[in-house]
Amino acid sequence: MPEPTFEPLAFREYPPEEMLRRATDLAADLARRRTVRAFSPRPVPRELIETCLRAAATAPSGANQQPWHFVAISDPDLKRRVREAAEAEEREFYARRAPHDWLAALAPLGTDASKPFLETAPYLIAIFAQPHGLSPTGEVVKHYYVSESVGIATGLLIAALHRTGLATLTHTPSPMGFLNELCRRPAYERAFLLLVTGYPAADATVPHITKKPLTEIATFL
Ligand code: IYR
Repeated sequence: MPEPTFEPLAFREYPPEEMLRRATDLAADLARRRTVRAFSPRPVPRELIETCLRAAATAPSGANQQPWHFVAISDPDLKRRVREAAEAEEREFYARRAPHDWLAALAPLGTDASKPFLETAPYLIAIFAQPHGLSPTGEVVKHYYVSESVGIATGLLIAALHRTGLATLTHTPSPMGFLNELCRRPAYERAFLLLVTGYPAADATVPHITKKPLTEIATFL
């Protein structure tokens, strides 16, 4: 068992009024984020995606095992194959698999099985969860709190891309097994979601929805 080593914490303390300003600014910026379903083909520099992935990879994870892998797809032919596979699953979902109450919950969003954005957007970021890792000698190393860890990293990635000035769509074709083959990831990894990323189309519209007020989502005891 390796001995833990510790180092001083590089903590930054702000004056109280600056703390409130920082929190307010971030909350206001995140409140402007909208999930977008119409993308522009305008290219996005790879460096922006790499930098946002570095931000995502700072996420806390169970035993710091970082049980995630991100595949950033920009190749047009691969995007087309992702679209074809996702639309095949989505047609099944909308026509057969989805229970009526699920379709009713989706109705206000106006979604359907057609996913042209999977080809239009410059980047599709496929996020994979690793239920286990492999040691340098090829032994299976169990990972802990995998969904929590990958969910947190994905949240940071969405926030980083938004802060960068890019739009995203959290797309969850179901089932997503086809992504392993297309992204050349091992069968034991689990596709978590597909983050469609780019500039919004000039004429993009979004559904009129509201977020729950603080009084409904939080309790102070
Ligand atoms: N995966 C489908 C359906 C879908 C499900 C939920 I929950 C959403 O918030 C949006 C869509 C699709 O992408 O159309």
